[in-house]
Amino acid sequence: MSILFNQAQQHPQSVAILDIQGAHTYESLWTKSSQIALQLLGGRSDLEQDRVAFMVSPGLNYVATLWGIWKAGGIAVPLCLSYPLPSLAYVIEDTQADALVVEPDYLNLLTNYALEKGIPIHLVKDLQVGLLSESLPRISLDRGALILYTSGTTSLPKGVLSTHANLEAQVGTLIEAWNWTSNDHTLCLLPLHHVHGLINVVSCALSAGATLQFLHPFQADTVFSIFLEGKINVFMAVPTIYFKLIAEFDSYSETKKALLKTSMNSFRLMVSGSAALPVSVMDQWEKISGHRLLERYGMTEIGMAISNPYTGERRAGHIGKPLPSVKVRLVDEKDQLVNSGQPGEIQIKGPGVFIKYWGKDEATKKAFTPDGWFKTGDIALVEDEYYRILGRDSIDIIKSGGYKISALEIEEVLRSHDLINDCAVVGIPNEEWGELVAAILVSEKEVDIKELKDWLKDRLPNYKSPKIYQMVTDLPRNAMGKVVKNELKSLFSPKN
Ligand code: MCA
Ligand code: AMP
Repeated sequence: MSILFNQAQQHPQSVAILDIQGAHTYESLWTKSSQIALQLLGGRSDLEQDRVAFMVSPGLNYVATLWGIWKAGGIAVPLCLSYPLPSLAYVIEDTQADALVVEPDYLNLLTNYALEKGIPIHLVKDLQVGLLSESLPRISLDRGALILYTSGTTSLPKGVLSTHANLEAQVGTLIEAWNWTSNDHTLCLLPLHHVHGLINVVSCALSAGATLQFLHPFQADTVFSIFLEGKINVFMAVPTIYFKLIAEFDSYSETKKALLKTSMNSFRLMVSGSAALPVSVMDQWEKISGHRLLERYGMTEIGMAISNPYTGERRAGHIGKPLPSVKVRLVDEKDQLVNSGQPGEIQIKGPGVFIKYWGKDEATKKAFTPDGWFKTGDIALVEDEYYRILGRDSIDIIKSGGYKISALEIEEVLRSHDLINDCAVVGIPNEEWGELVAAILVSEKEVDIKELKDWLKDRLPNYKSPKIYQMVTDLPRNAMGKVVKNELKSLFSPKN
C-alpha cells in the first residue's frame, strides 16, 4: 500500500479534510475514492496507466478523484481551474487523456469539446455511489502516477511524468525533514495542479494522517479568520501570498493584530517557496507572526531538493541544504563541478526525480546529463554550507506569484493577434509578484490594451497575461538577430 494513503486506514475516524461542505473522515475519503475508482474502471480490472484529466475544485471531491484515479491504475492529470479552453485542450490532447472527470461548474466549458473529441466525461457528483464488492487492481510503485505541466524554455508547456515511487520519495522526504505528524492541521490555499499545493501540502498532510483544510480561492482576510479559530499549526505559501497577508495585517486595528499574533503562537511551522523570498518579507512576517519562515527550493520535475532546517538556523536569502535522500551538485557549462564558493547550475539526483516529459523524448534527454543528473537551469552558490540562488540560465522563464511562465508561450499567442507585427515578453522585478509579465509590442496601428487584454482572456490564464505593456517601433536585436531582452527590461526601469 502506498504511503500516500496508508494513513487513511490507520486513522479511519480522524478528520482528513475540511472543505466548504464540512468535515470528512479518512474513512469517508477512502470509501469515496474507491467508489470513484470502480466507476472509472467501469468493469475493467485496471486502467493500466490511462490518463484521466480532472477539473475539480479543492476539497474532498478533488482528493477522492485523485486517489480514485490512482486506485484504478490511472495516471492523474490535474487541470488548472483558471485555464481557458485552448489551454485545457492542450493538456488534454498532449496527455492523450482517455477520460475527464469534472465538477458541474466546469461542465459547460468542457462538454462540447469532450463530445467533439469523443472523450468520456464523468461528472464527479455522479461518481459517489457504487458497491465496493469488486476488487481494485494492485498498483506497483514504478507505474506512472501523475502528469503536471510546467512551462520552460520551449513555447509549449511540458507534462512532467512522476511515478508512485517518485511521489512517495518526495512526500517521505518532507515528512521526515519537516516533522509532519497526525497531530498537524494545515491550510491549503494553493492551486492543485502544481507540486507546492498538491505534494507539499495535500499529499504530505494526508500521508501523515493530519487534517487538511481547504480555502479556495485565496483571500487574505479569510486566511486570518481561519488562523483566529486556533486550529491551524502548519502553513505553506508562496512569497506573494506572504506579501498580501502582511498588507492585510497592516490594515487591522491594534486589538485585532494582538489577537492574530497570539493565534499564530501555536503554529509549529510556516514555509515559503516556489520563488525567492525577499528578505524584507521574511523580516516583516517574523515581526507579525513571531515565526521565521522556512524557505525551501524545489521544482516540478524533482519535488523539493534543498531546504532550510526545521531546527537550526533559517538563513534569510538562502534556500538551505540538500534534503534527505536528495543529491545536489553545482556545475559549470561543461557539467564539471565548480570550485567551492563559485556559482554553478544546480543539478539533482534522487528517488523523487521524475521519469520523463510526456511524449517529449528529446526534451527529456536534454534535461539530464549522460550520467543521470537532472539539470535545473537554476544558478546557485554555497555560502557556509547554505545554498543561495543567484538566478536562472534562461531569460525566457518568468516567475510571477509563484507561477513559472514561459515568455515564449506568451509571445506566440501575442503574435497571432492581427495588429501585432512583433513582440517580446520579459519579467520585470516586482516586490509583490517576484516578477511582472511585461509585453513589448511592435505594431503599425494603435493597439487598444484593454481590448488586447480581453482578447487574451480566451487564450491565456490570467496569471500568464501580461500586466504591463510598452509599444516600440523596433525590437533591439544582436548581430545574430536575437532580441536583446535585457535591453528591453531597462525600458521599464523607474528612470524611463
Ligand atoms: C494575478 N494578478 C497578477 C498576477 N496574478 N498580477 C501580476 N502578476 C501575477 N502573476 C492580478 C490579476 O490580474 C488581478 O488583477 C489581481 O492580481 C487578482 O488576481 P487573482 O488571480 O485573483 O490573484 P490572487 O487570487 O490574489 O492570486 C494570487 C496568488 C496566486 C494567490 C498569489 O497567484 C497563486 O495562487 N499563486 C501560487 C502559485 C503556485 O502555487 N505556484 C507553485 C508552482 P485585476 O483585479 O486587475 O484583474 S512552483 C512549484 O510547485 C515548485 C515545485 C515549488 O518550488 O513550489
Ligand atoms: P516550477 O517549475 O513551477 O516547479 O518552478 C520551479 C522553479 O521555481 C525553480 O526552478 C526555481 O527557479 C524556482 N524556485 C522554487 N523555489 C525557490 C526559492 N525558494 N527561491 C528561488 N527560486 C525558487
